[in-house]
Amino acid sequence: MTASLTPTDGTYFRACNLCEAICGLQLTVRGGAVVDVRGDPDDPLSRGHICPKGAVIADIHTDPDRLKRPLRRDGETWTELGWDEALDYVAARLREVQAKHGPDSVAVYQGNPSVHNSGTLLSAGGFVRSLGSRSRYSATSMDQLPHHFAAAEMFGHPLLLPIPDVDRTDYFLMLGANPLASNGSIMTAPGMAGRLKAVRARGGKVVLLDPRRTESAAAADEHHFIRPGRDALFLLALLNVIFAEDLAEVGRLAEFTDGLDELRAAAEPFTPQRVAAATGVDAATIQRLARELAGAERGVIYGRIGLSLQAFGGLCQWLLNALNLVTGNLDREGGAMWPLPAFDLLGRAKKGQSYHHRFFSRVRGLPEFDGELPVAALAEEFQTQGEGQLKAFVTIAGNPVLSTPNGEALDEALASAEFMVSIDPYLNATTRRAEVILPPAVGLETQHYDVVFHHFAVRNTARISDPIFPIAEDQRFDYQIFEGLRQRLSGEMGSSPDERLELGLKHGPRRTSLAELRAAPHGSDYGPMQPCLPDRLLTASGRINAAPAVMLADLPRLEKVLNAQVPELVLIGRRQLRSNNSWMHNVPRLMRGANRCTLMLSGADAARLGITDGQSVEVRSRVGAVTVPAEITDTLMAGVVSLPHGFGHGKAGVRLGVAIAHAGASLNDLTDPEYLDELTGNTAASGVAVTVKATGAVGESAAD
Ligand SMILES: Nc1nc2c(c(=O)[nH]1)N[C@H]1C(S)=C(S)[C@@H](COP(=O)(O)OP(=O)(O)OC[C@H]3O[C@@H](n4cnc5c(=O)[nH]c(N)nc54)[C@H](O)[C@@H]3O)O[C@H]1N2
Ligand SMILES: Nc1nc2c(c(=O)[nH]1)N[C@H]1C(S)=C(S)[C@@H](COP(=O)(O)OP(=O)(O)OC[C@H]3O[C@@H](n4cnc5c(=O)[nH]c(N)nc54)[C@H](O)[C@@H]3O)O[C@H]1N2
Ligand code: SF4
Ligand SMILES: [Mo]
Repeated sequence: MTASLTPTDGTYFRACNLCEAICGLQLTVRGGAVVDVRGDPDDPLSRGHICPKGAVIADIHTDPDRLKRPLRRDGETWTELGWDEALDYVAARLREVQAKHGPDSVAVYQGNPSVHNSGTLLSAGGFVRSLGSRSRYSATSMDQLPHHFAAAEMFGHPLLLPIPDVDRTDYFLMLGANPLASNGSIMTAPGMAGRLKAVRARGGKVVLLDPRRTESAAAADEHHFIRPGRDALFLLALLNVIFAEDLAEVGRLAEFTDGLDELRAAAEPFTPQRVAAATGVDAATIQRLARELAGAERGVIYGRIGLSLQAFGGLCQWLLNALNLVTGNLDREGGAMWPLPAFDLLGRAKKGQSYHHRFFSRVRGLPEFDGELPVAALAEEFQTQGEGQLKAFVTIAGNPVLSTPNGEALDEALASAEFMVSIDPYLNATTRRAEVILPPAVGLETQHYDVVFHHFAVRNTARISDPIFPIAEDQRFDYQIFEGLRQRLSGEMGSSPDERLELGLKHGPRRTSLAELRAAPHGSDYGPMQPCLPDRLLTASGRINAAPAVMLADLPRLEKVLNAQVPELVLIGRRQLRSNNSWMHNVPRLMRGANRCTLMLSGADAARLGITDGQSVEVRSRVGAVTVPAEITDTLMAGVVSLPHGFGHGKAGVRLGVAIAHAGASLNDLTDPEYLDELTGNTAASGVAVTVKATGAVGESAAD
């Protein structure tokens, strides 16, 4: 069977799988190559939106550095292997390590694109189960874990995440999110610039709180600086005002909500006056914002990674939900609502399940969540000798050396692992440590249905994307790799992603099918989100828990920071429109222009430290140091510095094609694995204490 590898000329439609916005794309193919990519105006969700990454999606397909056949490393030399040989070898080595050191000695890390590829999403789990290891990690504990934690505690399931109904709201209070750079997260709402503009055009208001006056501030009526990691105090003060001034109005949901009195009592000590100094937001502003949110006809408060990748992530996510609840905005049009996807991951979910603290990491006793341990524990679990020490590593669609805390330590730990395999199409800072790389077909070669992001979408739609480019005989899809390994490890075969999709669609709330979705090449539209409580709740009581005991028990920890001394400088991250975590830096068209891996700092801090713009500076935290150029800006709050994550490709000589021009340094060489949201186990990458000093002359930036 030798299929032609060139698709016929014509126009193809599919959803972009690069980020959560899942935009519909219209691709023109001529002479076997994609010659034009634009937003699909007929996609009911994205309505023609596209960003610079989607526009160059075909560059990943044609990237000469993309791997297509298995590689095995011997020292520094990589040689190609056949697929059967590679899968046999990997399965045998994994079993060998497990036989010698126990099943948990093999750790698995799943990265972000695992959820952007339905083949991967629907098959990786079967492989991981066949390993029978409890040592499971993912990017979740470096990201949205607190959202899941709060949802599980309050509504009964980690995936019951309330989504801002941005298209119908009149008041949008946003914290710790920069959708104009990120294109929205846990809010699949492509074209947020236009959607926010529409809020304002219908007489509504958009307010943003962020330690940096970001790209999204331009789309807001107001922006206020807030000190990193102090949002929970601000949110409690909003609640305090709402209760104190009798503005709370739970409405219909009061009938099935518990804990409102406890919530009121919890907020009582946190007056605006008391939290003003710690948050950097003055009391009058806090009061006014509370009244505005409570008074809005249709209002919503939304906080994303800035509020979860911090020391009080769990409290923040609880309080955001609580605020939407007490202002009557939960499960109401224009507030925070729940989508109902055609493939509903909650369809078979059980009521009253427990999702956290069921087991703990060996070295530090950090809590599991939903069967995974915090990535902050990963390096030490490899490095600390004794029974249960990690000895082998499997990475799936991830780059933890760049994306998880103290990447340097993890890198070192992996160098001495007994075995490592990476299921990944690139040789990068992490996969270079693997002995075997199994590279799957990606993007335009794959079939994709967004199993996850329709759960976060501001409108109920569905769309199946068929592959545009056929794969060569010696290429494999993720699901074939996982099935191949699973079969070798356990003798079992799972059903194919297609069969799973078909089943999920058939039994889902839309009773649809792949054929029906295919008949709608621009996507099927099921309309805006609809109220769904109490039916959709999965708590044992069938009621909302407004004041979970674990949250209340975490308040004394927050209380302590009220009067704590603030470090002179703290570090936050920064997403950039033209990059995607660590992995699209190999696309030349995205990497044009000046070095973007700069340390932003305010003029006041620069003057105090004697730093000039463009000068090379050393940034140091408890765990490490990096050297990058300084970028002085009035968009940053004094006392806060910012570095983007996902850079650092120069590590130990990895030369990913063009990426070297933008190799940069890794933010996570500074992130401290001991600085955590102690409640949820999520890393606190925001607010890490650092020192900064000039190391070179103006214009002299360090070559990393
Ligand atoms: N300090 C700090 N650290 C952060 C963040 C931050 O804001 N600040 N953000 C965090 C967040 S939100 C995330 S999600 C993580 C991301 O961190 P990771 O998920 O660890 O890393 P990515 O950079 O997304 O790397 C994705 C990898 O998947 C591979 N890949 C791409 N497509 C496919 C595919 O279809 N199949 C397979 N098998 N592989 C594929 C790519 O080659 C790449 O190696 O980083 C986290 N780290
Ligand atoms: N172009 C691009 N798009 C992406 C990604 C990418 O790497 N590039 N990554 C994707 C992924 S994996 C994710 S998870 C999403 C994330 O999507 P978003 O959550 O929108 O991500 P960010 O742009 O990092 O926005 C976080 C904001 O929080 C602010 N912040 C930091 N610390 C604090 C704090 O303590 N308090 C407050 N109030 N604010 C704080 C930061 O200044 C920043 O503006 O983006 C996705 N989209
Ligand atoms: S916003 Fe996200 S989904 Fe849309 S085109 Fe850009 S990368 Fe793709
Ligand atoms: Mo993420």
